[in-house]
Amino acid sequence: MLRRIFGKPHAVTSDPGQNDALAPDPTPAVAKPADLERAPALTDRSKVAQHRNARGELDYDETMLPWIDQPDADVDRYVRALPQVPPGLRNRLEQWRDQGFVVLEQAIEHRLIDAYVADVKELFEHHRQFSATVGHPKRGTLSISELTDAEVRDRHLRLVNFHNPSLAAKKLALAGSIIDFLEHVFREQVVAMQSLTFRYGTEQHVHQDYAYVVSGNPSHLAAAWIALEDIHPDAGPLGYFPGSHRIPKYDWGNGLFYVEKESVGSGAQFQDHILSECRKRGVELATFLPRKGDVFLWHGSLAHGGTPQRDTDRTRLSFVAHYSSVPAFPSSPHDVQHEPQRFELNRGVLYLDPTKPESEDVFRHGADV
Ligand SMILES: O=C(O)CCC(=O)C(=O)O
Repeated sequence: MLRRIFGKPHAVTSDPGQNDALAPDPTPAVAKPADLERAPALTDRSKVAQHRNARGELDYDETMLPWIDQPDADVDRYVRALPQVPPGLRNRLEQWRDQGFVVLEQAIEHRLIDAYVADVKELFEHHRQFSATVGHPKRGTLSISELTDAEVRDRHLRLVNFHNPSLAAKKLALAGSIIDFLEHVFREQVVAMQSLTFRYGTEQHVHQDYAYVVSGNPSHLAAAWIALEDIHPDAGPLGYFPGSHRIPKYDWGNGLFYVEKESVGSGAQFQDHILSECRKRGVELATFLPRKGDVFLWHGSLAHGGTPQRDTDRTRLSFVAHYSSVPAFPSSPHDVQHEPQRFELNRGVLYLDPTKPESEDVFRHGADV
């Protein structure tokens, strides 16, 4: 079910649960030699996957880490050197360094959320007319037009990269508050790699994204969870383990990353490893109970998952995007050979889908927001 692609300048992988939903088409439209100058960090992926730290544990290459993940990260000095310090930045950076997440309260305009929810509603009401990509728990990754009415209602159905057909989703993914913060983390231009939209709780097992969502520099990874409505505790909210971005990393048998047909480990064993390391450190599960417009931003190594839905009738509308830096993720995974077409906002970037140019921005409720 899980898929990732090695030997190509990009590897975007599925996250756990039902999906190879995030995996790109492995066959680029035009086969040309890879331009390694555009993706220099990607030349030896298997070496990156096997790297060990000074304690002998599998870990990222220290020389490729964002400054804030380096052992001597000095937030105070970093902030003092800035020409202007946005309110709250120091505390947020310290929390990111020590806990692996930050919450940005009321960071997203409700008008933009309403526009996006209108796009999603339109898609579901007329699903046979649209080719938007979805991940279905039984049918895998396919166009929503191929689903029956009953399949469209599946609680574990997810929209994959709906930011391509929806302008409002592009604006959500590149919201200023998210990009501003991640620029401080990566110190590079920020790129939204992919997005997922969930209507209900995912109940996904506990995982760390870095094993599944891999760019040229795997340590350049973060994610945002945007609440599209107030989230009820019985709706299966997002659960996470504060500080778990620092636990020793799981060995899939082939190294740091899950690779279909190569990894001997499983998602369940990955979860067991995480829970056991958290227990040893007294790290306990916390849940994110946001109001509409709140954002949970997390480090690519923070352990998290979907908690059980106690009330399966309750929706839990959310938009999730994963981010990297442009040098680590320089082009669309659908066509790594060519300069991507870009959408830019708030200095952040995302790539248009070269496989479906006719579908880009067909959902336009967000045009005037
Ligand atoms: O929303 C959730 O329950 C989990 C989302 C998640 O784990 C992810 O997208 O990486």
